[in-house]
Amino acid sequence: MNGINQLNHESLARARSEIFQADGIAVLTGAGISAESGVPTFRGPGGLWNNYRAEELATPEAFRRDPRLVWEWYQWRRNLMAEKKPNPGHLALAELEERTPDFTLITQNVDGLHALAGSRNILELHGSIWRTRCVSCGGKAAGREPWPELPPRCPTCRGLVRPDVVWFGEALNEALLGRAFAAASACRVMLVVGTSALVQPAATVAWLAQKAGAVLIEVNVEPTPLSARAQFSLMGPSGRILPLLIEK
Ligand code: BJW
Ligand code: ZN
Repeated sequence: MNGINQLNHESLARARSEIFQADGIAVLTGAGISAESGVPTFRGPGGLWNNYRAEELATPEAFRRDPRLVWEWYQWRRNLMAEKKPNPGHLALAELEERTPDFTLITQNVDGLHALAGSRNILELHGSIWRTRCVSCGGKAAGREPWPELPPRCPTCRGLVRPDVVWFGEALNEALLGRAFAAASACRVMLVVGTSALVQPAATVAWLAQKAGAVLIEVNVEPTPLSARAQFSLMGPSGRILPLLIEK
């Protein structure tokens, strides 16, 4: 694991000054920002969810085949996430939003920890694990209570209820994605935190910003496909780097 010792302090200072000067900031976060809250990531070391990989259970096919198994996985994750608190990385982003005129937080995470930290302009590209959607009537519901029986049924039409998240092969919400692309194209600084940047179309947000002239700053404990092209690639845990990065 990379520690703060390997962080290049000159890069940190220059990245900090870019952030300090920017009126428009877009941030893309992934599972890594919640790692220090105790939420496992999807890929890499410790990236196993109850012995399943996201690619095996986060698909419409898996849900059609065995809705109960998929729901057991989600229920297990909901229980695990319910006890977790935002960490200094989430809190630093909420603080940065307070002083940045145009700030958009684009997250791939479904855990809701950014909102708990106080962030407001959040685009949850992959949905929320705290919401459900009826497969038959489309009815949505939010709640944190576990169900006595799985899979849950729709109170209105008795249809099958699923987590309101985006699985592989499913389209992202078009309006949300549009707003994410627009924020990326218009920002001065694009901050990418704790994502392997492998999953599309979310990863495109970062490339789009850079193409449109934004300064790309990455925070991760490991190199990613973005690292070589980012103006700043700050290696270290986001719960330590982000508070340093937003210091005035
Ligand atoms: C730390 C840290 C610390 C650790 N500090 N850092 C183009 C090319 C190739 C493939 C495709 C393509 N376009 C589409 C695809 C297919 C597919 C895809 O991208 N596949 C790739 C895997 C190759 N994409 C899709 O299917 C998407 N849909 C789509 O494209 O639809 C097209 C369509 C259009 C019109 C009609 C119909 C269809 C949908 C993707 C949905 C992804 N869903 C999931 C599950 C969400 C629900 C749930 O949570 O259960 O989203 S999968 C999973 O991956 C989850 C995550 O949001 C997502 C990204 O993962 P993330 O956040 O990057 O986590 P990790 O674990 O990968 O990385 C963690 C990082 O943190 C690492 O880098 C660590 O180093 C770092 N880290 N500790 C800082 N302390
Ligand atoms: Zn229904």
